Amino acid sequence: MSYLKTALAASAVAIATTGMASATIIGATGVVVDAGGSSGGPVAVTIDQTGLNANYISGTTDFDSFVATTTHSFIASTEWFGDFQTNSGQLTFDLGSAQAIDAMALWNEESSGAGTFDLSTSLDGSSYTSLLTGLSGTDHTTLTDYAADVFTFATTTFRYIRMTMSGCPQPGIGSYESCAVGEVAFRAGEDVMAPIPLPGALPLALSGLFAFGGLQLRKRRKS
Ligand SMILES: [Ca+2]
Repeated sequence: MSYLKTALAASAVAIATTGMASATIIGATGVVVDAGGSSGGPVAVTIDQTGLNANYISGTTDFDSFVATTTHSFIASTEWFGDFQTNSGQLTFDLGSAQAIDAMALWNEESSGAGTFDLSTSLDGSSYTSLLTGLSGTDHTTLTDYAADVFTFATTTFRYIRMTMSGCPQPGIGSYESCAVGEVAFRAGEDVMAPIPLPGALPLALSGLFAFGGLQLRKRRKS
């Protein structure tokens, strides 16, 4: 009986856990420029929190509150720019391991920006699946610190996410014609729960229960 209770309690815990949203911020551990060149700050400044006016701890800090209240500096050395007079570019961000993600925050560089962009994801870094297309971030006021845009999507498990930009810069261009990104970060999605299987012990526990009941019955008959 206690076996059955334990099994049932375990499945109840599993059900309860699915109701709790985990919305921590996840930072990328790597980024490469696939196309469009690089000028301004090194591309790593798009993921290492350079230029943000507050810092987060990946896997710990709450995404929503951090992103809503954190701005990025307009100082160019804290931002990645593609080559001058290049109107497209592509960055691939590496989360370091496959993770369930349901949003991306983009601090869209305020002077040039990302124009429009598509997102695609990959588990292995070679085969990519389209996630969202035709996105654009806020066209911020040039030479002013700027806030993040948040792009949400159904929870998707991936290690790599590719940002393919075109139509750079944004209409409200400052002084530099290229694609540019201030910073990106991601939101941990709820793990997509597989249907909760019956604990393997349960059928065994039930048969044990019937056996126990049968034993009681036999005892009663004897007395
Ligand atoms: Ca930055």
